[in-house]
Amino acid sequence: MENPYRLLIVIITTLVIMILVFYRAESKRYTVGDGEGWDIGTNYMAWAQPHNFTVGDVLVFKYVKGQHNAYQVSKEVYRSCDVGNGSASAGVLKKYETGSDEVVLGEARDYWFICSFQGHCLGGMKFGLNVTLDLIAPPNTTDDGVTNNVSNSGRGRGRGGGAENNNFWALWAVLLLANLALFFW
Ligand SMILES: [Cu+2]
Repeated sequence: MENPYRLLIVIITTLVIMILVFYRAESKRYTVGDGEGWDIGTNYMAWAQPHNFTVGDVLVFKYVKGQHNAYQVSKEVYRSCDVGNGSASAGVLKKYETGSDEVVLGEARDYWFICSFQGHCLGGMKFGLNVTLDLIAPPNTTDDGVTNNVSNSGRGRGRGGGAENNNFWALWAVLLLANLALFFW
């Protein structure tokens, strides 16, 4: 083999570009229940079901402070609606109570949320969702009531909202061409 470093260069290039794509992927911001907010009378499992939640996305719980809350709980508590003494050992992982709670879905796993007010969880204020680590699907493909501007001030690097998909595909085209070029080098 005339260039023993060629494979190494291909691998490193691929990894670097994949990391760039990962960090450029926009996180999305979902208002739980969309216009209905977080309240009794909405089917939140049905709300969550069509969305593809990925790591870094943000859930926003909107409700009147003092009338509801948002507890991140174990699957057992989600099922039983019983928060026990409200401790972590009872399955209550995090408590949000401000009325405009932002929950970052930071890990690729299942999350479960309920309202702990008497009867509210049993009345339907409960849902679960699965968060995936998604490097392959283009960002911002959902269009049903999802706002996409969460990180424009953070790591968005000043890009306009409409150009995100184009940037994404351009990056993958560059990755593909770079690897083809290196392969035939
Ligand atoms: Cu409630």
